[in-house]
Order: sequence, then C-alpha cells, then structure tokens
Amino acid sequence: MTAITLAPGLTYHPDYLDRLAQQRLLDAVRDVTRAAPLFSPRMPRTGKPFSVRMTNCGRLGWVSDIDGYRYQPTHPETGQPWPVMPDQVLKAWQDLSGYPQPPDACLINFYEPSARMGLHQDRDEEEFEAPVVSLSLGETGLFRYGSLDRKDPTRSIKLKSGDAIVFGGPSRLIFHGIDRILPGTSDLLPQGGRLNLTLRKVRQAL
Ligand code: MD6
Ligand code: FE
Repeated sequence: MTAITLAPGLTYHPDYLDRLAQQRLLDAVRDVTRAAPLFSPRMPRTGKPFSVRMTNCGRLGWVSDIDGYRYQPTHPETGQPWPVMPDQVLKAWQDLSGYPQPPDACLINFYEPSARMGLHQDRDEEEFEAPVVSLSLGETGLFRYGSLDRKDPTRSIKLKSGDAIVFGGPSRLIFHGIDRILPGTSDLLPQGGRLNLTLRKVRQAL
C-alpha cells in the first residue's frame, strides 16, 4: 500500500479503497444516514448554515449550532444515539491510525457539487495524541492544507474517491479545508457530490 508523506505526521494514501470497498463503504454510509439523517449544521453565534450537510456514527458525534461546536452522544434532530460504526470504518482506523484504541466518533460530511469547507483546525477533541483518519468517496475534492498558523502558506491536493489521508503527530492541528468539488470526477454517487468520513478519538477514557 502506498503512503506518501506530505509533511511530518501528514500521510496521503491514494486509492486506499478499491472500487468494491468504496461501494461497500457507501452502502454502510447509506445505512447510517437512514437511521441518522443528514442535518445542516449552523455556525456558532451567527447561526448561518454550513454548505455541507453532516451526520455521525460511533459513540459520539460532532455537531455545530448557535451555541458552539461539541461532541454529543445523540443526533441533534432525532435525539437518538448515533448508529454504531460500520466494520469498514473500524478497519480503516486499524489500518491507518497506528493508535491502539478504537475511534469514538466518525463524522460524515456530504458535499453537494457547490459545497465547500473553510480553512479550519480539528481541535474539539480532548485527545490530540490520536490522529484523525479521513476517507473520501464520490467526486474529487480540492483539499487545501497549511500549517499550525492560519497565515502560513498552503498547498493543495486532490482527494479522489477511495483516497485516505491521516493527520497525526506534528500535523494533527494543521489548518485545512475543501476549496471545491470537481464535478464529473466520479460516478460512485449517482447524483454526484462527495462524502468525507473523519474518524477521531475524542476522549482519553470513555
Ligand atoms: C473533507 N476534511 O475532506 C474535510 N479534518 O471534506 C477534514 O476536515 C479533515 O480530511 C481533519 C483531518 C482530515 C480531514
Ligand atoms: Fe477537518
């Protein structure tokens, strides 16, 4: 399996999932969204909706609303616990994280062709020793990453269906975002768009 080091702790695994594995993961994501429908998170304070819709699986899920960002054990609209993490997701964590304990949370982001995600850091977790493992499905996303200072120069990489990227060690808290989705780059999702799954260890002991 190829692993390309983009920066210390930042590893890119092109074609981590073959087409069959992508389809299986997509089926598992559809099962999750049936039980835990995609919701539109809102920006803290302003209440402005994100262009990305989200759901989660695992013991904890990441949510954002007018009160702020946080992890919580239930869906913000249904009030139900998040669905369990599919085996394919746990397997990816075992393959790629190098971390001894299973993840607590898997955030699923769905991008319509026009959606994007601004430059941010993933820092709502209590455990920064564990990496974040990210899996992409569907149309290619133009992913931008920088360093620990928002003002530092950035680079871009295309994340295509089946690619994985791991943010660990000195790159765990780097700034990153999705500038845009490149239309027509995958037929995995019949209606187009892109899915991204990010797997995280949120709490040291839960
Ligand atoms: C995305 N990814 O690829 C958004 N965060 O759609 C992330 O925000 C992300 O890919 C932390 C680590 C890896 C990621
Ligand atoms: Fe992120």
